[in-house]
Amino acid sequence: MTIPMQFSTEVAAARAAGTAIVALESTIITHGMPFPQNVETARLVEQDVRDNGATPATIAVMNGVLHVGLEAAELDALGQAMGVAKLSRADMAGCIATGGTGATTVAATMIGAHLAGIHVFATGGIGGVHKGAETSFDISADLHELAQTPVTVVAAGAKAILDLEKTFEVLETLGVPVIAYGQDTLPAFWSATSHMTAPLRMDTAADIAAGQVMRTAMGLSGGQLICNPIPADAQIPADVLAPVIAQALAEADAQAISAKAVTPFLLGRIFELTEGRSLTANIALVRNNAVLAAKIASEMAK
Ligand code: PSU
Ligand code: MN
Repeated sequence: MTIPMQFSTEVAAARAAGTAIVALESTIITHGMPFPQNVETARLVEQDVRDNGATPATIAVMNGVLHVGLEAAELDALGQAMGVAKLSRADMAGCIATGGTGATTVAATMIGAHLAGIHVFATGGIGGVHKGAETSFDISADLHELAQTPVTVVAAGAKAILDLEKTFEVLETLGVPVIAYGQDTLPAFWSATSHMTAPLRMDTAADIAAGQVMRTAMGLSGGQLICNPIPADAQIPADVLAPVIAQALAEADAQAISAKAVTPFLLGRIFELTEGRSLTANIALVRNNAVLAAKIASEMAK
């Protein structure tokens, strides 16, 4: 049984040449940002990857085909499509098998990247343990994926809507290396730093690449989570965000938002409550992650 997989023109060329490729996710386009900023950001992020010596491969399922790299028109269409599924490990295969269309989360993008032989992936922030998980049990499948699929994920930490302490505890339990880039503390998505000391720190793309290669050589499953701080001039201080996050969480609770809808609801409300400031920061951090991911992928391709 073969998997219906379609490479974009530029990804096919990079594969043939053996040059660096960086995977990018599509849920951030369909569920994480409003139109038209979602498509504009996706284009900018792809160009950031190219400007830093690698080829972007935005991953999505379209009409039952696993796309690794989207042509410009496909990206435009996905960014405006309504009712696109949000795919994770549980539902990706079914979507492909039944000819469906869906955007890939961090977990599903890691699966797609691995199938395509891509080892590095840039996103905004991973999913994790939600606040109140002790009763809701809402823990993102992204965490288990990091434990089993050998792809290095560059993110600005876990999204600050989450219970960050619990998220990093789970990652430690699962044996996922959590590596802060260039600083001793963990970043907190919209904020460059936090009170949490990072379990590991690396300062160069070459070290990060070597870490993933060694993991695989040792037969250790899984990837690495690189926590890359948002550029200082783009961040929103944690004390400014705290009441906004609290309000969004209270509203989600009052409206009984659950399962896959939680993260998109919270991001959408925080966008409204900060009058777009959260989106500006989100765009800056994703672009920053794309730059680092391109450098890591270039080191791995050497
Ligand atoms: N990063 C962002 N915005 C997003 C996401 C990540 O800056 O919207 C998406 C990713 O696809 C991630 C998902 O996998 O949110 C997590 O969703 P959940 O909490 O339902 O697992
Ligand atoms: Mn969830």
